[in-house]
Amino acid sequence: MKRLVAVLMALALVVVFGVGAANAAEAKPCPDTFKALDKNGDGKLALDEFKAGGEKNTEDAFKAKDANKDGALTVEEFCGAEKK
Ligand SMILES: [Ca+2]
Ligand SMILES: [Ca+2]
Repeated sequence: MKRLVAVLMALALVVVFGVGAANAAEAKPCPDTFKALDKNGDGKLALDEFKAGGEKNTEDAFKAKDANKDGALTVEEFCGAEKK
């Protein structure tokens, strides 16, 4: 019985965070999305912070964005700022 409650609570958390992250990603400009995902406020997204942003934020997507391969995304890497 306790296990069922735990499963239901986990599902509820996934739904709440999943919907919230999806809405944030669509409604806000990219730097705001970056700040929302940067839970510890260090100005970089770690892999776990990135993956919390939605189901499209896979480890492969993270590696593709991490241009300098330091294991963290800057706002430029995350938002794909084009500097020419
Ligand atoms: Ca961070
Ligand atoms: Ca990086």
